[in-house]
Amino acid sequence: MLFFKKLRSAISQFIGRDTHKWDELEDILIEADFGAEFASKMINRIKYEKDLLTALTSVLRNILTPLITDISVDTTKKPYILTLIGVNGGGKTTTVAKLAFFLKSSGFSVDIAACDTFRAAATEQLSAFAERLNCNIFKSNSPRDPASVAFEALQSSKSDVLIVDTAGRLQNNVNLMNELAKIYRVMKKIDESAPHLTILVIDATVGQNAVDQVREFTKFGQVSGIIVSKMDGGAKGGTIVRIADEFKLPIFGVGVGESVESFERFSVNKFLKDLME
Ligand SMILES: Nc1nc2c(ncn2[C@@H]2O[C@H](COP(=O)(O)OP(=O)(O)OP(=O)(O)O)[C@@H](O)[C@H]2O)c(=O)[nH]1
Ligand SMILES: [Mg+2]
Repeated sequence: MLFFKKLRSAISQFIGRDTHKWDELEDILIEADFGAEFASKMINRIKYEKDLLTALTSVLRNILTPLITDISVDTTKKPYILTLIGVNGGGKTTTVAKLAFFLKSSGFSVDIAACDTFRAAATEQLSAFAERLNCNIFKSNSPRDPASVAFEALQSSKSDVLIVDTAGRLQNNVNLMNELAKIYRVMKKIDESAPHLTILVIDATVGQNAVDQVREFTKFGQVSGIIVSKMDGGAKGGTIVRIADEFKLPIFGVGVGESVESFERFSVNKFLKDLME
């Protein structure tokens, strides 16, 4: 991540520590998507430390580390239901496939429910993944109420895990958020505890808007944690730390490419490595 190099060079020039330089550092943090408020909070936290770079790294590490969480499938709940939500194009469908691959590789049987019923292309995209991964897919061949696909999938799935894809929705679109609530109500008719995990997929490259997305989706009230997609795509990184600091949501993993294999645990060390190099 490029911003770290910039950050490192800015910090190494910090000899005089005059006010002007603090402003400069604040600007660099803001540019790296940390946001003004968080940048100034961080500077206040490291200001009086002797080794700024170590202090900053340690602040970031302490924010991120407690949130790194593995997806643990509860096999007493069969299927264990994961629902992926998020804005358009964030990486939900690809992440469904990545999780299916990941969980299958861990020995679980996985079914998929295609609850993005608006676009035929969405179901096709997921069907192609399901075929490659050899997973059962529940879908509808005509545009239909996504809640009915969810209902059928829950009724019929015999696998350990059911991963539910949903349509992209802007966090401020009330109708679409109501539709999501309906999918949840319908699932709960079959299993009161469903869905067992609701994962918000956040595109690492969108900057400040990602913070707003998390704020609005958490108002929906069901978010168990996040997966950060497109970490390979030139993300500046600050957004992730901000989201972690503000919402303290578990981070279930990251997407590092378009292939089904490119899901991994969030590595705080890797994230911070460039800073320390
Ligand atoms: N480089 C990279 N591209 C990704 C990653 N995850 C998803 N993409 C790409 O981002 C684009 C959108 O991904 P989708 O999975 O279709 O996103 P979505 O949230 O399902 O989109 P909608 O269904 O339209 O809301 C596709 O071209 C994906 O291949 C990732 O981790 N890295
Ligand atoms: Mg999709």
